[in-house]
Amino acid sequence: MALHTRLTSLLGIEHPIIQGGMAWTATAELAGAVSNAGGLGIIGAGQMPTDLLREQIRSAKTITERPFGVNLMLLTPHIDELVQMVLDEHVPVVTTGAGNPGKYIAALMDAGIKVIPIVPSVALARRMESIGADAVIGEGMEAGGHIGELTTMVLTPQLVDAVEVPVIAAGGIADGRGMAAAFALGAEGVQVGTRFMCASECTIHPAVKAEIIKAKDRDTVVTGRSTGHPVRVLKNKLARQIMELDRDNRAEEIEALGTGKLALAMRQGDTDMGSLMAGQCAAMVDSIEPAADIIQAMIAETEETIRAMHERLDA
Ligand code: TUI
Repeated sequence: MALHTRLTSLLGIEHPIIQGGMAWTATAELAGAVSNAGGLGIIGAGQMPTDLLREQIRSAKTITERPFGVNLMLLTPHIDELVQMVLDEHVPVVTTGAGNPGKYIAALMDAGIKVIPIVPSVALARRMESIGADAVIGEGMEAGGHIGELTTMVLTPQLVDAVEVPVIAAGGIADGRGMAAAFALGAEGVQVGTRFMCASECTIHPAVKAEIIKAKDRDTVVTGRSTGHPVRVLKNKLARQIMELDRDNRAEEIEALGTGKLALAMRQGDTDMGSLMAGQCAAMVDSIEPAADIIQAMIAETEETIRAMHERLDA
């Protein structure tokens, strides 16, 4: 079983696994390792200054000769400048998150860049396809960080029915069982974030990796609903403070309290007052291992799951 899909052909990759473009987490080291292992590595731009993202892109080009991408977080104030730089650097693939990338798609496509928006809804997926998106990533609310309202289980098949372009399932996928399930729903690839946070090549603080490995089924919570930008995180002191403010709809205070807290967790390792953005599948991550081993294990387990499923249904 090759697990080749329209997505692997579109991107020129071996395995239909895209690494999530996590801000302050998905650096060139991780992206390069994932791409070298046959997946699509992604540098998470987040709110990075333009010069730093350019350095990251150039660094990824020294680590891998294979395709990689950049995730553009559309809420960032200097997004226009980031887009221009990505155009200048000829990055092979761009994924977008946290907004509608409509006004950038034509320029990116004209530069020969493959554009894959992350969408939380059928309506946005349709709009993205109509203006030329090459594929869409449907992200369910099991995911970490900024999330939509729908689960991966119900979003994925609806996207598959609604658009012709390949659909990539994201949110809650950390092993081959999740990947096989995504294929059953009609997806042609998966995006994996949380498990790659525990890749050896991921440069986040070891204390955050330890929190992910420790996490159990109900250890994430969605904070900041009152701000209009709900964010899934591992529960900690910061999350409890934000939940308290959320109850009284004190959105401005949440924005102020949240500022700089993702870097505080991922770079400094402050697991009490840092923002521990991670998906529900943190509970399913139990070791630190090289990105290549994660990919190999997921592919082998996907094949095994599909075989075992046939057996179980033919008892
Ligand atoms: O973007 C993500 N995950 C993120 S971004 C991020 S940084 C951040 N920090 C605090 C508050 C907000 C952001 C941390 N994690 N995932 C992809 C994603 N995109 N999830 C949901 C969406 C999305 C939401 C609305 C995409 C498009 C959208 O469109 C609304 C519209 O304008 O139509």
